[in-house]
Amino acid sequence: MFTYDLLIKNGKIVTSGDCYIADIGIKNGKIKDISDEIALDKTKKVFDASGKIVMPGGIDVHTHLDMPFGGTYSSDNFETGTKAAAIGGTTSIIDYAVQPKDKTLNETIDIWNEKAKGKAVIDYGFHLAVTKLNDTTREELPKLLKNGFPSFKVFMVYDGMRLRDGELMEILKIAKDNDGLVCVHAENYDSINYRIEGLLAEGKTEPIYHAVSRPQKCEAEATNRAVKLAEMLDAPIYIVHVSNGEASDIITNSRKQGFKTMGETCPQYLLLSIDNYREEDFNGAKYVMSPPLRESFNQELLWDDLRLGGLQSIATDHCPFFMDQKRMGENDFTKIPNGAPGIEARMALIHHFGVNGGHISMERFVELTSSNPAKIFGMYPQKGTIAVNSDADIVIFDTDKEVTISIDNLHEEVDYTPYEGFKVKGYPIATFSRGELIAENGEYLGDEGRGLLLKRGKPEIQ
Ligand code: DUC
Ligand code: ZN
Ligand code: ZN
Repeated sequence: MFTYDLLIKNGKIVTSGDCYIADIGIKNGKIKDISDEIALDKTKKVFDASGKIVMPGGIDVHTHLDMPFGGTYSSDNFETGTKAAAIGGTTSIIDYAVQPKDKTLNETIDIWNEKAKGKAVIDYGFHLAVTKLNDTTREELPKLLKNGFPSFKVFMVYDGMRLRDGELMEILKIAKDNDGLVCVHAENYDSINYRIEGLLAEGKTEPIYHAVSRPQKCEAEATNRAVKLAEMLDAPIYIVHVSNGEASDIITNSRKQGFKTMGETCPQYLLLSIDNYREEDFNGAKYVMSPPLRESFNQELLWDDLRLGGLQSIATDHCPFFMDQKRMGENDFTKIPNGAPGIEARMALIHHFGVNGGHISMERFVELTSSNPAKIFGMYPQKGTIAVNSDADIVIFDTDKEVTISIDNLHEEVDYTPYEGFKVKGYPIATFSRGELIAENGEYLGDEGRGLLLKRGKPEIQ
């Protein structure tokens, strides 16, 4: 008789388009049946999900694990970062593989494979961040786009990483011609340098001046420029970590005109503000990230765009540094490594402040944190949904569980969380990856290094 490896029983299944109670039969890592009632004698193991939400595993398409930055490395590696992700209800990530100036894109993949293989515990992909456009890169790009790496990243800022507008345009064109997608970090490079010079000359060295040096207009200008370059080519574009309503409006307006423009925001821009930089004793450095946190009125504008469709996904830009690493910039905010943690708390934060807070429905929560990222980055329907033949990447979410977020109960390899003391109602209590129970109630239970590199397909514009 046919037997399932696992039966998830009686849960309320929520996808981006549906919400219903059913049983899920899983075999060989795949969902094989979704029915009103699957008989218990047809299964080896049962997980009783009565009274709980059963949703596709979270997909975080913006992480920086083990990444060199500002003379140090982000403190979570692929093992610690993906274990924390799993405990927090995330079952796939896409990390940014940043091309070292003296390496080809294929060599960059080798470097990132080395970091991830045998260490990651959930499935992963890489967006290649192109930092050098030459004949080799030009030759590599189309092949990579067609062979499992359909998305690239371009930085408009950061010495050693940024590309010029013409180069961005060329990559947008290559991506368009090869069914790929370009992710863009949009800030105005020259204006930041101009401001930094002035601020440091006046002795303004504290963390708050990080935000002053790259204001909202600096991001809005670059967002507009990148979006217009893409519009000129009618090429798809995905703007990462949109921090404010002005930048988000540019994306929304482009979409209204029918262009293939998409945007992502992150929990920090929805829940924190520029006021955090004023925390005493160098604690403002915890929030030094780029783009910086904004005036709090932007939070409502971003939620509106998430609800109404102007923005399509919520990722984290998880890029943690210990406070000791942050102290490299104790006397000069430009030397504070940019980035903050968020990979573990994302799902609970967005559920609580988004769904409980009345900004988005439960279905839209699933769409923004899982289904859309899967579609946009070529993983759907293998990932990002609960459907027959999809991977059994499933999160059991207890909407009644109350948790106070604290570094004491998170598993990220870092000594603070920007969300310390935030109270949430609703938390992931169990995470399945390809049918294996890999995390339950705050504990990682899976095998070491079990994550697989995803061969991704064609992006679907959302
Ligand atoms: N922003 C950050 O804050 N950290 C890493 C890279 C980035 O763009
Ligand atoms: Zn960025
Ligand atoms: Zn980033």
